Amino acid sequence: MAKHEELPIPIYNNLELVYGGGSALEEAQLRFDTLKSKFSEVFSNQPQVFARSPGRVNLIGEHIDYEGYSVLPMAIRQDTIVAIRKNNAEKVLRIANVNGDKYSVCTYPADPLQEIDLKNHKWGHYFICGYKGFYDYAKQKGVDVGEPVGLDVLVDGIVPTGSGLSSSAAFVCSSTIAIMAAFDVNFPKKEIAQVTCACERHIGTQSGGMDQAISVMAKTGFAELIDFNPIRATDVQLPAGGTFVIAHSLAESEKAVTAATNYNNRVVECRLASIVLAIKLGMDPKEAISKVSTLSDVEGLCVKFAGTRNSSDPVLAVKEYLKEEPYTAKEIEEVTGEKLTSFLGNNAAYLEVLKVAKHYKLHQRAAHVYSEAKRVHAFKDVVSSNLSDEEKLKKLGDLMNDSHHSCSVLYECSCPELEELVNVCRKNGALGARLTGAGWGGCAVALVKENIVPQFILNLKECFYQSRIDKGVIKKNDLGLYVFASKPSSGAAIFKF
Ligand code: NG1
Ligand code: MG
Repeated sequence: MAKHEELPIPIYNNLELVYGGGSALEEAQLRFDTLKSKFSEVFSNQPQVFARSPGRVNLIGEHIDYEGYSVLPMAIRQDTIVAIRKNNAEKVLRIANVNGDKYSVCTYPADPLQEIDLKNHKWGHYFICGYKGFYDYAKQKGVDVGEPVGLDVLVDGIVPTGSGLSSSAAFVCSSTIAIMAAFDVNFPKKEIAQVTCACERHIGTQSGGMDQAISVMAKTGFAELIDFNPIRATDVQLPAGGTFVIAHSLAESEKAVTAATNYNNRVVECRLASIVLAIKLGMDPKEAISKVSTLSDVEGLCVKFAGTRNSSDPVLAVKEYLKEEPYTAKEIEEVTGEKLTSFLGNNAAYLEVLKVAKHYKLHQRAAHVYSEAKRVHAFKDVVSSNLSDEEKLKKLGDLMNDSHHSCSVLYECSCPELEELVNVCRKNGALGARLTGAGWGGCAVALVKENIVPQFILNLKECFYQSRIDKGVIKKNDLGLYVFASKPSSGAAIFKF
C-alpha cells in the first residue's frame, strides 16, 4: 500500500468524510451552500470545484521547522474553503471572499510570473502565492497546463487570523489545491506540502514547512510527527483522557508586517548561530558559509566534538562555544571573515533583518532550537511508552511547560498577554500550557484532563476574558471563537459535486 504522504489529495463528492456528522456537518453544509449561491451572485456561474485545507495547532516543536527539526502539530476543525472556476473570457484572477465587508475583491493579472507587491499587503496575495507555486511546479514536473486563463475564486476562511493557528497556510494550501483541481491535476501530498511551503515564502516570511505539511497531510484522530528533508508524517495517537484547549491571548501578531524584527530575525539569528558554531567546532569559515544553513546541519559536528567530552548534546556545544552576551555584526564578521551582507544579502528578507538588527543572540536561539528538538522526540517517546495514560498526560504537560519557558526566555517570542494566559491556564488545572505557532501574540494551547474541560473553559472566561469583554476588546457572544477544545481533524480535500 502506498504511504499516506505518497497519495494524492482525496477527492470527495460528499462532506461527511471530512466534516463528520451532527452540527459540524450542518455548519459545513451551510458554508458550501453559501459559497455556491454567492459564487453565482458574484460570477454569474457555478463553481467548478472546491478545495479545503485546515489550520493547525502545534503541540510541541516551536521555531525549529526552519532549522530542519521535526515538529508535532495536529490539524484543527477550522479551515479555509476555496470555490473556483476557470474563466476563459478574460485573463484576470478575481478573488472574492464571503466576508466581503472585511475582505474586498482582489484582482490580479493571470500571469504566473508576476511579482507580489509586498509593500502593499492585500489578503489576496496568499492566493497568488499558490498560483505561482502551482505554475512553477507544473512546469518542473513537465505537466502541460496550457496558456494561463482567468480564474474566478470565492474564499471562506474560518481559521482565526494572526493567532498562530496558520490561517495563512490554510489559505495558501486550499488555493494551490483548488487551482490544481481546476486544471484537473493532482500531486502526492508530500509534494504539495513542499510546493506550498516554498510558495508561501513569496509573502516574505522565511518559514519552515510545518503548517503546510500538517494542513495537507493531517488525518482525523491523529497528531502527526512531521519530519523534513524529505517531508514525512508519522501518526501520533494521543493518550486517552486528555484534551487540547486552544485559547487566544487577544494580542494579534501581524507577521507579514513585523517579519524583520520578529520571525525573520530569528531565522537569521539561527543561520548565524549555525555558521559561527560550525567554525568554532573546526570547520573552515568559507566552507561553513557555503555549506551550513541550519542548526541541524551542525549537529553532526557537535557529536564529533563530544567524542572528547563524553556527551553528544549540542546544547553543551552551545554553552561552550557561543557566548551569552549578544553578538554585534562586527564580532560575527571577525569569526566568519566575511561581511554579513555579502553572504546573506542575496535574500531580500534577510537584508531587511540586517538593516534593523542591533545585535544577535546566538547562544539563546541555538539553545532553544536544540533543546526544543529534543522535547519533540521526548513527547513522541512518552506517547508510545508503556506508561499509563494518566502518567503520559502528566509528562506531556511538563514538556509543554518546558517548551513554553524556552520560547519565552530563550527565543523571546512570547508577549505579556500570552504569559498571563499561560499562567491562568496552569492555575486552573492545565497539565501544561504553552504559546503555539510563531508567538508574539496569538494563541496558547493547554493540555487539560477531559473531565474538567467545561469547567476549565468557564474559568478562563472568568479569569482572562471577562475583563476584556468589559473593556470592549471582544464581544461576549464571540467567546467561542477565542477559546475552544480541539480534536485532531482531517487534512486537505477536494470536493466535486
Ligand atoms: P504561524 O504561527 O502559523 O505563523 C509560523 C511558521 C511555521 C513555524 C512557526 C513556529 C509560517 C507560514 N509558519 O507559524 O513554519 O516556524 O511559526 O514554530 O510562517
Ligand atoms: Mg502563518
